[in-house]
Amino acid sequence: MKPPNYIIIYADDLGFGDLNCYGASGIPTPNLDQMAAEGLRFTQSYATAATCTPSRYSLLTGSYPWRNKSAKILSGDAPMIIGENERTVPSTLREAGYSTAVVGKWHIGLGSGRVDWNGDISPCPLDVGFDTSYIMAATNDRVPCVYVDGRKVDALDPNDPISVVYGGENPFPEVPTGKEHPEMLHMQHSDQQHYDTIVNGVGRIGFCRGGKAATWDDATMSDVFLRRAKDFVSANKQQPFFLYYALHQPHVPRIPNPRFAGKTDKGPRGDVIAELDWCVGEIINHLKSQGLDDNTIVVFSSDNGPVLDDGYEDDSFSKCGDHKPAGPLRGGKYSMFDGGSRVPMIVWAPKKIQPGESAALFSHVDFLASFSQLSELTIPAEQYADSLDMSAVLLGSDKTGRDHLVTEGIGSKTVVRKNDWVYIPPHEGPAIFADKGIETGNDLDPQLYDMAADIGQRHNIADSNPETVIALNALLESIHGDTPPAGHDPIDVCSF
Ligand code: NG6
Ligand code: CA
Repeated sequence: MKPPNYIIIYADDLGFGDLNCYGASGIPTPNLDQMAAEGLRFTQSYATAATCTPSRYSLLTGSYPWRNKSAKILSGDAPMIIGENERTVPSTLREAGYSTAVVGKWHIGLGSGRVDWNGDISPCPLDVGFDTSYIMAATNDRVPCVYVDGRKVDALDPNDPISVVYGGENPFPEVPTGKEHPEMLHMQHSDQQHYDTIVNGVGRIGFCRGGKAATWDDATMSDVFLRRAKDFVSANKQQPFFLYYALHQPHVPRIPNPRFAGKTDKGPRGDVIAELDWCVGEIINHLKSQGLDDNTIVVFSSDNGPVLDDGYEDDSFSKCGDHKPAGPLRGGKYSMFDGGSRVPMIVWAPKKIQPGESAALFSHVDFLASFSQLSELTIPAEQYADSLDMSAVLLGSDKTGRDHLVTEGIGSKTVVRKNDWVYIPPHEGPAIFADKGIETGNDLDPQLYDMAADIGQRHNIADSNPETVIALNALLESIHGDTPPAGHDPIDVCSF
């Protein structure tokens, strides 16, 4: 039988409570709700981190992020953090004859020192397993605001070269910044990071000059990525393929296509979630129209939990109303609490799975070993790093999943979940990011929660369960092995 195709659709900062199929009602998500009705809806699937770069690093490499000291939120010109010889999901599948593509948000670094935005960008996704790559380098709030097609900035005019600088004062006096020219902003910044170079009326993080013809239009970004994703599928329908379709929504700045602007009463965050839902529906319909729905496994999930104000005044707080982006979970993006890393996950594969719900414990680090198994590849287990074969979990025949997994909040502060227990070791730092209303999980006392009885992590029962605290602390240390817990990286935490 032909090996299955895989598509991972990865949202950016979508929370456990954002979708109607996860108990919400404030934002129309008909396509994802339909996908959940026909597929398998997971209630205990975890990204490995509460921020993007580390999560995505794990998803692709099968390795926990804290094992790589560079797996922290990256600037827009940071070097690639996946080694060229490191095993990845796409490199593994490519060896087995798959066509592989990444379309959308990358944020795992490019180049090996200074990125040559005006020449060949190496290393890039093409060097870590992808045959095709059409990406934004980092995030939509960071410069350069251009698409990278393979090794080249798309539509770059050689007479208008790009220069990028992070940190310090504006090195390009001719280029306006949000700090110096707030009157030029269409969307005000809410912190002191999102006010550097103004691109399309929005202050970004970082300074950038040049590349006018190559500059993306935020409002059409979803159409641009969708077109590339569909084209890859159509072009590869005769052979097995892996598509990593990394959506940019609902990360800031939230700028929906005019077709979606004002479509919800939740402001731009609601509108871009509606747009995201539409993109998912388009991919599913495209698979059907190409006759690929029977043999393609589509996984929809998110890289980390939700945040409302993440740098711009975009009404996300005032218009949120009763909507709870993290659902019943405590915390959100950046947090060691479950709201940081427990995310929606839907697996859709008609004819391959029984529709329903799964409370199996699953980590996004497991795609590597699981897809390999589903494609019947024989690779020694030690080459899978932290990735476990959860193929039966993805198809729904195993509803238990992992015995334990590790997640991290910002600053590589690790947390272990074993069965229903969650143990958060003592950590210094603010208890809450007040401007975001997000509880971080920092506490000088150990925290232990029984997730079966207390999904909202309201009752710390460490004091009454000292043996469990000792056992879980020992488990976490043993998983860390030679990789000491990072925990207090000043670079990551200082921006808050
Ligand atoms: C943070 C940014 C935040 C967002 C995040 C990355 C500040 C104060 N905050 O450093 O706005 O860009 O990085 O998000 O600069 S992620 O989803 O890609 O991890
Ligand atoms: Ca993210």
